[in-house]
Parts: sequence; structure tokens; C-alpha cells
Amino acid sequence: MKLILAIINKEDSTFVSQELTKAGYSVTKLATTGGFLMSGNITLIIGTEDEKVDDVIGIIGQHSHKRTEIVPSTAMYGIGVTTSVPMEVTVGGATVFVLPVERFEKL
Ligand code: 2BA
Repeated sequence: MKLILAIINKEDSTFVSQELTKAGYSVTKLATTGGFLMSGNITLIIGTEDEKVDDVIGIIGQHSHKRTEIVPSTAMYGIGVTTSVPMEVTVGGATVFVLPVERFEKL
């Protein structure tokens, strides 16, 4: 068995979790915050059999879209002179971790 952690954009999360549920997977949604942009994203937790991992990743990938965000970034020109230069950052579609599960119980 494997545990899949998928960090996805908030705007994609409802559709991705609906599609996973429709396909028969159990999903838990956590509201999380990206350390770089400091904006909200969603982390999905999915426990599933080893042979279904690729199917789950396929569904997540199909419905997670890449987005461009503009973030302020500070540039320094000489001592004490700084200016804020907007920087373009590409976010997503999805960041996925697959972990082994040692034991799984429903009590
Ligand atoms: P954030 O940390 O808010 O990062 C948003 C986007 O900013 C990233 O998109 C990446 O394009 C850029 N970025 C992140 N750290 C950067 C840095 N130190 N310098 C320059 N650009 C940087 P994604 O890579 O698609 O990541 C989306 C979200 O997935 C991240 O939000 C974070 O919450 C999570 N994530 C991505 N990689 C991770 C990792 N290795 N471990 C844990 N969480 C991760």
C-alpha cells in the first residue's frame, strides 16, 4: 500500500477530489500554505494499493493546471537602495509524493 500526498492549487481541488471519489478512491483534503508564495493550496491524502498509484497520479495530473503568478521580489541597487521588481512564478499543476505504508487499519 502507498500514501499519496498531492499539493494542488485551491481552484483545482474540488474537481480533482470529485474525480478521485468518482473513480472509487478515498480522499482527505487539508488546507495548506505554500512556503514561497505564502498563499493557500490544498494537500490531498490518498491511501491506495500499489498498482493503483499510477491511476491516481493520472487523474490528479489530468485536472491540475499550471498557472503563472506575479509575486513582488526585492532587488538591491547599491548600499541602502532597494526596489520591488515583480517576478513571474509558474505554479503547479501538482506536486506529488508517494510514500510506503507500513500498516493500515480502520478500527
Ligand atoms: P509555494 O512554496 O508557495 O511555491 C509556489 C511556486 O513558487 C512553486 O511552484 C515554484 O514555482 C516557486 N518556488 C517555490 N520555492 C521557490 C524558491 N525557493 N525559489 C524560486 N521559486 C520558488 P510549485 O513547484 O508548483 O509548488 C507549488 C506548491 O507545492 C508550493 O507552494 C509548496 O506548497 C508545494 N511544494 C512544491 N515542492 C515542494 C517540496 N519539494 N516539498 C514540499 N512542498 C512542496
